[in-house]
Amino acid sequence: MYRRGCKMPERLGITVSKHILETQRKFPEATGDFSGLLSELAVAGKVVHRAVSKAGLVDVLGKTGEVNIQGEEVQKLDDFANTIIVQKMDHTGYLCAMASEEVDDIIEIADKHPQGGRYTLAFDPLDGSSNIDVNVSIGTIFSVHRKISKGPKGALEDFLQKGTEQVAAGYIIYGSSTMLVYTAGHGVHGFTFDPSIGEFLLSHPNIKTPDKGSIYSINEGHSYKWDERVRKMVDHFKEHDKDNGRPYSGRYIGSLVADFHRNLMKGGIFMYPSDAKTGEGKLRLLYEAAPLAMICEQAGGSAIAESENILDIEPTDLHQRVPLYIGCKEDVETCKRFLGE
Ligand code: AFP
Repeated sequence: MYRRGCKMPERLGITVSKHILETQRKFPEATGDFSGLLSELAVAGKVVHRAVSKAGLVDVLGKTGEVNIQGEEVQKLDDFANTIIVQKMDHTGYLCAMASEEVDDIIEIADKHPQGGRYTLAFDPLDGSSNIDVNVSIGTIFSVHRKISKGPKGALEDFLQKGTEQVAAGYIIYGSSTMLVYTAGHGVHGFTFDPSIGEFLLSHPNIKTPDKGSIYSINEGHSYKWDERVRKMVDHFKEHDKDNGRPYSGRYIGSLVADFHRNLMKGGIFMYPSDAKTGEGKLRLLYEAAPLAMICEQAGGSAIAESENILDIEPTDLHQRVPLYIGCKEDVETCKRFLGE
């Protein structure tokens, strides 16, 4: 379980594996499993990076023609990223089960690897995949929990744990450079991939997001689906009020990992409201909202669904969707105020 507010000193340029090991040494009770898990995940990220960086060259663009559990068309690269992560992670011995945004049920660890581990991995293999064809940043988001079920294998209940029970969360963003950003509850650390040596190197130790931002991110094309509270809230961020740093600049990529990363670094608020008619959000609690909320909190920000903190939501379904307001603390407070009206 992660504790809010702990910090560690950092050395620029060390590899992600070394960073993970050095952090592990500060916890004498650690077995090394967790460090091993994160290091393997970084390797999977490198393989996905290689495929994404060649996306324009090889025949991986376009759609498979299938439709996933979310009712969306599956892109070939999503499929590939999903397969790579599953294949890379299922024989490590660290995991008892996995869950992917692209797969209906939990993914059991193959029988040929019966030693089943103590952790679960939930992931969105390639978030923002509708942007693949147009060279926009996309990413892999992940979340790690401890196994709580009693049986030898992982079970659904291992995934239906609150975000506060995450032991780690992170993302790999495939952008103008590829970066791995993760937290294990002791601050947020960013590593930039150096393709010449094939390593993620610490470039952004102890990332902190400003208390108040200057960017608002929302798909305004959906404004016909908003309720009055959301309309007023967005108007507030756009209002001219120089003394209070408004209007904010509008920035929306449509790739959550990229919108989140920019706002984390520069300061801002990302909003994906629920549909006024159905009351449903679009983004997935386990693969998107909860991991990013842990990172955001560790960086000094916060995240809510509406009245509830994202990390306090008890999941009821593997593919549960939630509204999401995530970013700088003061801006999330502003959202809370408008949503509470
Ligand atoms: P895709 O993975 O299908 O591109 O969806 C991306 C996403 O889940 C998230 O990354 C974006 O923030 C959000 O959807 C964009 O949704 P809208 O297109 O409705 O704005």
